[in-house]
Amino acid sequence: MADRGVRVASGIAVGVVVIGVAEIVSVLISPDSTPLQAVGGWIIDHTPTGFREWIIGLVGTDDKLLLFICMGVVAFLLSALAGAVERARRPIGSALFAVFGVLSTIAALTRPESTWTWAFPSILGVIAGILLLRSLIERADRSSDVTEFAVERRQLLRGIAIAIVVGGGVGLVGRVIGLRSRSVANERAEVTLPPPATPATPVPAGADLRIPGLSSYLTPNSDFYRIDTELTVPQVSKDDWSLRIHGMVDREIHLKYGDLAARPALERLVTLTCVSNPVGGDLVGNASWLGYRLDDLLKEAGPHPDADMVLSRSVDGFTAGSPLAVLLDGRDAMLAVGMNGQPLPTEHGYPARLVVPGLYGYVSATKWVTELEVTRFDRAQSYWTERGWSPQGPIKTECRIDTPRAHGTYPAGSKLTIAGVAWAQHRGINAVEVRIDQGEWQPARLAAEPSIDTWRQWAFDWEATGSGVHTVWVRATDGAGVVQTADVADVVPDGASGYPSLTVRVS
Ligand SMILES: Nc1nc2c(c(=O)[nH]1)N[C@H]1C(S)=C(S)[C@@H](COP(=O)(O)O)O[C@H]1N2
Ligand SMILES: [Mo]
Repeated sequence: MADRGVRVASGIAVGVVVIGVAEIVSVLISPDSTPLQAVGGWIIDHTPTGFREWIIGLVGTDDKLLLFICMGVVAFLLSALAGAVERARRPIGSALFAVFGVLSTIAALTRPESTWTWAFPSILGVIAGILLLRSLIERADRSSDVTEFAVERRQLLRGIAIAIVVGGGVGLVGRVIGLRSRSVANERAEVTLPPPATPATPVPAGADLRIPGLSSYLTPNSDFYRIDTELTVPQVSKDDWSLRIHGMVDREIHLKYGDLAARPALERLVTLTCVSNPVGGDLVGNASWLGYRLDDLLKEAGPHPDADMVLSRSVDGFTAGSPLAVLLDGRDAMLAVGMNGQPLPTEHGYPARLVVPGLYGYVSATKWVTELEVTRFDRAQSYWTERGWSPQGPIKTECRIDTPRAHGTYPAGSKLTIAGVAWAQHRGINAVEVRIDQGEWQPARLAAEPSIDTWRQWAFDWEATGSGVHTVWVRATDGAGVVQTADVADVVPDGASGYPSLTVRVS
């Protein structure tokens, strides 16, 4: 019988080869069809909501990296186990790999964008793996039976090492080629955006207080938060892209990217907010968006009077359900193609996405959007409402303290500027107030507000007196005069609420 170490090493080599073969086969199919991608996608779609929010609270938007690391560790341990239990007469390890192959194939075939060919990476990877495992274990048994086993054993170990290096190398090459060959980065760099028929209000100097530590009024694309259910960013060529408007409409509409040029473009300043943003969190950003009015598009299709929802669908199967009335009430809801003067970055939805002022992203901001189905809230569910989130997602009035940093220590008499942003998209911000400890609410100064659809900066000058720990509280009042609620709510099911606070020590 071969020793345990050799078996375990064989199992690990086989695991690497399974992944490697699957990756190289996927080059001909799709980078998303490999076991890691398919199983990862399945896990993302089936993660319980509370657990997901807990993970995002811990690691923020590095959640995907964490998922890959966890999958890698599990794959490593399972492969080692499969090797340890494999016997020439009782192929339990092979059976383990086969079970994994079946599950991985199912995961691949049930991905929203899959075709039957997506079965190949998992199946071929596992077949190659099982053949290798059988031959390694057979040799391992033989090398331990013969008296002069040292030479055979050395050869066997060399074979295992080669399998790991070649399998890993081939897998890496497969991944790089697969991603490169489908990348739309070059195409995107060549896109020229149409000049807007109605440009955004120029941002007045007074909109940006330029206080160190305070978020800039416009968020650069590279700093803009990214939230989606994708393991790899979808690569959608504008030449393959189309938008279909259908469902409860008089006329179905099919638009190609080239058709957009005939329509008047608008440019608007809109702040996006994620429903998963905790009080004080940074899943919010402000950009200038270039696109086409959604109300015009919908009216051309002619929604039926009894419809009340637009279910937008992305290439990746993600869906969001927006109230039809909101999209038609005259606000600047749009099919966006540009962000801060550039074609949409691929991770923000190139070539086209939705942007709706006043609604959280999960019910409106579909990236890589290809379909708008006019329907009803009592007939259709969307990606996140199926997972326990509220069907309605108006943005709650909130604010955030950006500076000074929390838990800092300042000498008594220091002049501190407390500053941050406040938002209540499509209602606007009328006031922001600051309270130190149990004191009075005092008005903060407000930056200019170029649009009620964006956040607004605020600042408050405070001379730090009274040694000890002080708590600073902030609250905003929206354009209708409604003060943000003090009720503390978690992000699930329809967005966090409560006053943000900050503690500082005065010495
Ligand atoms: N296709 C797709 N679009 C999506 C999502 C997604 O998971 N897939 N997430 C939505 C959510 S929850 C938010 S908050 C916004 C975030 O947009 P951003 O990544 O451009 O900031 O995109 C929305 N659009
Ligand atoms: Mo979100």
